[in-house]
Amino acid sequence: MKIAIMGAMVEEIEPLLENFKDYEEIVYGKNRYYKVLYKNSELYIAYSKIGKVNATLTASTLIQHFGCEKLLFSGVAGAIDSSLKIGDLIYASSLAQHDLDITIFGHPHGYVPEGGVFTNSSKELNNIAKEVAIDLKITIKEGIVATGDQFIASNEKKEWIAKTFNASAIEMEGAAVGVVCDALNTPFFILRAISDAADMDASFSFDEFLKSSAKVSAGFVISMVNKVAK
Ligand code: 4EZ
Repeated sequence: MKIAIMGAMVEEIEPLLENFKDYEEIVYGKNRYYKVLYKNSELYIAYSKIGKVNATLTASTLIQHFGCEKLLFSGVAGAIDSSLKIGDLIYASSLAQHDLDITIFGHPHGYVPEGGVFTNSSKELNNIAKEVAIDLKITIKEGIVATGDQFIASNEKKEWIAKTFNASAIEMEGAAVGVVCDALNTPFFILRAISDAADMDASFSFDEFLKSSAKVSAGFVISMVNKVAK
């Protein structure tokens, strides 16, 4: 099987490359893709660069060019749900684009005509995550993830995202990956470890915890790949 493992920033995939060690680098569309042979599978690891557009290009390339049949995203996020602390893991049950706004036409925030507001992730992959968490004796949360082309660093915006989307975490790529995978019938899983609280201290917290939280997320995805790869 061909499995995609994607991050947004180089820090989010570095722990994966360090773990798998042996990889082939392939350049495509001004981006680098790392091919790893693992069991009877091929893993394609890449970081997209931040934001929905870059994430769309990379997810689409992983599926349409490299032929990946499943996609696992690993990275960090800001906490919207205040029970989520630095380093905590959350996977997206569904995702929405919080910055998509045609509300003037009477539609809800995040709504796309012929689409909807939320994209659901793969129940099968989410169940594997629950099993892995039990095996590792760690806690993982499930929740709605909001995505937009903004680094959220204000309580006001955070509260608006919480009440509008009932979201637990905030980041800048997940919903875009979800739209691509949904359209191309590719099961996907979006995992994030908390790096900040999306408040006025978020940029400092992000800089401090990006690497350590990215490592937590990547470590979990590595355990999952072990169960997903066939
Ligand atoms: C985007 N990622 C942040 C990239 C920031 C700075 C050079 C995750 C993230 C995030 N996104 C962590 N905390 C966030 C927040 N508070 N708002 C949005 O996926 C790059």
